[in-house]
Amino acid sequence: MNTKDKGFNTKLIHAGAFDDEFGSATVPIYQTSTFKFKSARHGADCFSGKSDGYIYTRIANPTIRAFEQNIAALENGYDGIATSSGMAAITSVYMALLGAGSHIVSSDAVYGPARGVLEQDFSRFNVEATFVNTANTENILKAIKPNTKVLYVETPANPTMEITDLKACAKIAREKGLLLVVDNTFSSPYLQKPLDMGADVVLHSITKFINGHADIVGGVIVTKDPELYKKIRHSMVYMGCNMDPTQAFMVLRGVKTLALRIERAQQNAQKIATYLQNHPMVAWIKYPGLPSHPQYELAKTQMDGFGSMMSFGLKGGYEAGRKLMDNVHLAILAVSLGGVETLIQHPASMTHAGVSHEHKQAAGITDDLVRFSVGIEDAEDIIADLEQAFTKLD
Ligand code: LCS
Repeated sequence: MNTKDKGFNTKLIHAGAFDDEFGSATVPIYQTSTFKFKSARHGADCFSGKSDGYIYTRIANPTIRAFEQNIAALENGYDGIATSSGMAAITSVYMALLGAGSHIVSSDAVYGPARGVLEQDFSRFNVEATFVNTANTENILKAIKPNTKVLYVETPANPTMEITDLKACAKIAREKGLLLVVDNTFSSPYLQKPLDMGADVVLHSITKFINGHADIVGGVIVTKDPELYKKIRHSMVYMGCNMDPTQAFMVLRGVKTLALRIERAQQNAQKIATYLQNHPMVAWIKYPGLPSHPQYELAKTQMDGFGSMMSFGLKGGYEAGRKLMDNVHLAILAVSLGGVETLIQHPASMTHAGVSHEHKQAAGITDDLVRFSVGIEDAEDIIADLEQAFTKLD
């Protein structure tokens, strides 16, 4: 169905879906590694591009294509590239856009391995990286060098919740001849559409909000431009980090409720953030929906809602945070985020353990920082769970 002129909720349900010979109402799982050619000529034409038939699942597969076209419609992009994980999406983009002697400027608060793979792996191929707090665009301008090719931004950032001005970044990228890549995992296209604000590439860990049910790992990339699309797709196919048809089926099912889940989770998050802000044991809290957030005004204009991620610190520091995490019962002590269930974790010792202490301090990933991913349970139950855990801290 052509959903080009349809609303976001209609796209969630129908974009990318296609009719098959059985009249299937949902896109089936095409669990096959390879596809029959009608003839040797047809096979040759598929390879040369004269025919657009399917060849081999690492290259393309109908279930995966349905998801790729669904997410491209949601992000207002040209087309999507689905990957085995969010990290596979990130490394495919790095691989396609960076080369020996090139330089990338990245947000300093990014998912730990997104930084680690540049520092520990791409550095071996003479790719340079500079990490700055992109919430202050002056820092970006200072970091750009003659060999800078990519500006990579995560907003809101994991786990500091810092917000970067995407329109300002797009302007810098245009003026300096860079490609702007945005990790939109924390917002999803329901709350933020980076391509509409001038980004060249948007990517996701679909493990999080897009799939939303904490049952698969996956990633996706969407570009605005067909040439850039070809380049990144080539890297993904050659590195072999494609999504699997069953993963694609799962995420096609999960994404249908994206708007409903996010609406519900962010209503809960606003209540929980207000509760935490007023709690005597809480030293600080960063949630984009609280006026105390340093980029609250920017969040209001750049995002269509404040999401369900927050970070906070307790007056008792790490020890108090550790006790809180050990004493919650409803919230699950686990990494990952963006699912229907509430999760709590400690980035300094968990998701960002691979980032050096010095770099964590510089990026604001302090030892006392506790990250909370609010689910769609009843807000009152989540607050009651936190309250009983707080009583154990005395
Ligand atoms: N981008 C962001 C913003 C992320 O939070 C993550 C994973 C990734 C990319 C990588 O995606 P994956 O390969 O795991 O699908 N973030 C995680 C986190 O905060 N806890 O566990 C994983």
